[in-house]
Amino acid sequence: MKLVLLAGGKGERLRPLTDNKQKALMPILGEPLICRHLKELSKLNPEKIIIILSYKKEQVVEEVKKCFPNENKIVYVDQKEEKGTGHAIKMAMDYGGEGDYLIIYSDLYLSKNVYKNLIKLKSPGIVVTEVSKPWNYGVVKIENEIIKDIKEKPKIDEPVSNTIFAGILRLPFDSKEYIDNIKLSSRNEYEVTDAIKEMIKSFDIFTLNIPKNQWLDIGRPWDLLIANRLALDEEIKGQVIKGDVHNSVVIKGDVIIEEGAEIKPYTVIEGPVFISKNSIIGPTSHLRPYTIFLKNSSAGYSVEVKGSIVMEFSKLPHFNYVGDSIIGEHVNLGAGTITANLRFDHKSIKMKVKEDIIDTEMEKLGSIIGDYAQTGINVSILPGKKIGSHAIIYPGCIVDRDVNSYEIFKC
Ligand code: TTP
Repeated sequence: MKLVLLAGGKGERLRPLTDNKQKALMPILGEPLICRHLKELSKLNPEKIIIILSYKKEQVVEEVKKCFPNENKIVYVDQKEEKGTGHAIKMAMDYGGEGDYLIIYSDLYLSKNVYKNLIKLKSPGIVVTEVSKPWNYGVVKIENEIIKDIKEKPKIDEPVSNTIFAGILRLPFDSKEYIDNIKLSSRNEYEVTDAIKEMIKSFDIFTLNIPKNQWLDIGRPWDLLIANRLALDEEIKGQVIKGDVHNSVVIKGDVIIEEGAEIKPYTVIEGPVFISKNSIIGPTSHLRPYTIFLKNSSAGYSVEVKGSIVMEFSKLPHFNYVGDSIIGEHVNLGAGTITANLRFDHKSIKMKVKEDIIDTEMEKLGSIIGDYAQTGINVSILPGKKIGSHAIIYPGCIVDRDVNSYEIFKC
């Protein structure tokens, strides 16, 4: 079997997190998604691994070489333009030739036990799962484990089943004619679901179901928070402490504190929490459940962080509150910078994604801050607001709208 990882999209909906990074490199407990896929899927012993690239391709190759240094089965195919999932699969089959293909979108969070079950997916077959709002996906109708219909992005609130195509499929090479014949969709892309719709007219396509909470499409920024929360729940058990922890520190619950990390006096940590290599926390800071600090990041004096991801080299130096937020790499928050994460009326937080205002269905959601952004002292950021990479927020400002990349926000 040949393994294909699709890592070619631009990830527009994930901005600003994808301003500087391919979507396939979004971290799950500090590990780029594509590395997690490769590590788990190589256990299925594929004869070849084809990675489809386009946007920020060199970056993906570099990261894969770091996490898979001697993997001679990997080949990279440059899609050149992001013409859609169907086009990406065609490129993979043009390159790979005869054989059976296990094809996976790289932007999926999969629980670890899903990977080994993928071997049970029959060919031709697709993986399906259930979601509460199916209208953004390819919705499928199944009878006796065989697909009877597939409908890409039905109209909002159109009554359809909650079962969707989960971005994983297995196809023999002889289905390539259906992939080659995909027509441009209304979104101006060649979409694999159009080929599946044609295939089911001629032969059976089997399904394999992934249970809830073991799969997530990381399409919008808050999906990255949810995926990491699922991983914290599933993968952090007990206390694994390799860093330097002062004897006054209080630690409760499940935590990982990696080597080189330092936890300074009178800090309180409530798991699940993951603190990666060389991060420095405290003194007197409070890390609440579902907090992640990636390599070389820091929280200084009297900083409270809850339900958030702080990426590599970012600094929360003094008197910061960061709740249910994502702080990109190399960000610096001025003293007293606060993220609000709850509305007075407790209604769910909305976020602008491309041109649409989306209800995140999260009662608590803070900010999404892109790489290299900086805030001055006493900045307050309202719930669900995004700050683009390299933006600068002047001291004392209340950020009540999204801020563009490289924008200087004055008040
Ligand atoms: P999408 O979720 O459509 O990825 P995208 O990057 O286009 O997202 P956005 O709409 O936010 O811009 O694609 C699903 C997967 O397929 C994802 O892992 C990226 C990959 N892909 C390709 O490899 N090539 C492509 O041309 C496209 C569109 C996606």
